[in-house]
Amino acid sequence: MRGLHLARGLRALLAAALCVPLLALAAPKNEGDFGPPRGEPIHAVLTSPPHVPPAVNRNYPARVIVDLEVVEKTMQISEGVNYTFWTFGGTVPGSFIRVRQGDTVEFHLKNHPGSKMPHNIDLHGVTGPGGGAASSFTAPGHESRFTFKALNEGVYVYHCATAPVGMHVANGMYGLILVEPPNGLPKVDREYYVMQGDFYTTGKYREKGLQPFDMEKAIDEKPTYVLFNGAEGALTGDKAMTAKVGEKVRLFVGNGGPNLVSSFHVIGAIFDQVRFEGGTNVQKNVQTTLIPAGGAAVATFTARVPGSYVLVDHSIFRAFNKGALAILKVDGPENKGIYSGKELDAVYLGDRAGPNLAAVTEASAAAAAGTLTQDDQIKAGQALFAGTCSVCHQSDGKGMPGVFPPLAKSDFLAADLQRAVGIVLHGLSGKVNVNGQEYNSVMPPMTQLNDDEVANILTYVVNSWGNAGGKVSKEDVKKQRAAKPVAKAAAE
Ligand code: HEC
Ligand SMILES: [Cu+2]
Repeated sequence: MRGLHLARGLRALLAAALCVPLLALAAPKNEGDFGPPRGEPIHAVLTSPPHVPPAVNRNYPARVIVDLEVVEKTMQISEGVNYTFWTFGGTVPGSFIRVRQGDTVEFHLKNHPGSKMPHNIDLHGVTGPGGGAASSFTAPGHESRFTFKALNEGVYVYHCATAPVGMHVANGMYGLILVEPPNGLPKVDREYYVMQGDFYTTGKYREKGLQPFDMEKAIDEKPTYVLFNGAEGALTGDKAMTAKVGEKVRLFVGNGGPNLVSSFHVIGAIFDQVRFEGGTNVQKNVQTTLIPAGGAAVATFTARVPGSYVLVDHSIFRAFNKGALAILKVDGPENKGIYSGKELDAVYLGDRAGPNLAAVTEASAAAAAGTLTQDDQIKAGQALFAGTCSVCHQSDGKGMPGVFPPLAKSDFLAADLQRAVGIVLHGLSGKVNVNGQEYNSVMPPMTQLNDDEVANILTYVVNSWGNAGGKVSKEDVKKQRAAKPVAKAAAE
């Protein structure tokens, strides 16, 4: 980096002291190369998130053919929750496109015959009205084609711009195109592609089953989900991104919106550099970078100590209550000189740190099929208890003396199970006596849980740690919810 600055400085000096033709000679041949495309046309390598195509590695402008297909498909948006996404290339965000400044891009947009809607594409990296939108309008089963010259380097959002535009974007129709500078980007060890989006379903957060798009919530800008790469869990557990200690990691982070701007942050890391707004200027030593809807940033940092680094939208309810959370897992030797070393998984990851939430899906499928067993409920409840209740009542249910009452062998719980349902829904404050010990504290209402979840958690609780057993049904929860509106309880 410093060498480059020096070289530039020298060149500027030379130009000032000598004459312009000499500058042209001194400049690398491939800088600002906007001549006609050379060589055979090249087919762009497109990748699915979180992968990024390899560097262009070319020192001349070429004709680059991009083949992108729009596919409408139902995929999981959260464990046990399905959503019909509209995609560029079968994924949310769409395929990553990588070209070189000066390239002539021949864009082929196909719309799968199985699609119900027409679609098009507006690339922010295009110079020209609509960014390609008008020339790329494509009916199901058709293909359209347009060509543009990539004049400006940078990382750019592309998205569908077919009416109703907001709905097409909300359904996942966005992605990134990187226009590399003529000499490429500085070398790093890893590159990843992450894109935030807000989603609007008629059901509540994590309400199971196929969830339709909710236009009213979208207009009100009240998302049910805020996600990285189109699904809760798209980048956690087995699917977490990885790196090794000492490696330099470059994140291409986009924000598809449609509505929210992102306060993008990586817990436990400081960005050495951010190309904010996807532009050419670099900001150094950044904690959180703002990424507008329809914008992007390039953030680089070095993984110095091992552990789980959590990517979040630091508008923090979105991370913990709407899904905007991803993980970069760094392996390698500890460095106690930099960090004394205690994992943050339990603090920040909640139920996402556990094995997985598959049991929750199984229980919900069984409930829908009318075959839900107590065992299904217990398994689902166990997964949910971790990260919801265990923070206070502890994973062994023993609570903390004087602060959090026990759920294990609690006489208060055993005395009235329906009351416990109400406590989870509406919270609890004031004096309570549990196993002869008085508590006078506050339990906040667990409003984020739906009826199934409350039923499963409590069924797990009463069948664990020596409790007497029993069963809480979804209907029990429904009754308690109606008995006292949650909003009223929260306001008390
Ligand atoms: C933020 C901490 C916190 C969380 C999270 C929490 N509780 Fe509580 N819980 C408390 C406190 C504190 C009390 C006692 C309140 C008081 O003193 O009035 C309590 C009381 C209870 C009681 C009645 C007393 C007892 O020990 O039998 C039950 C039942 C209960 N919680 C269940 C749950 C369940 C189930 C969850 C998860 C869905 C949960 N709590 C989540 C803090 C919490
Ligand atoms: Cu579309």
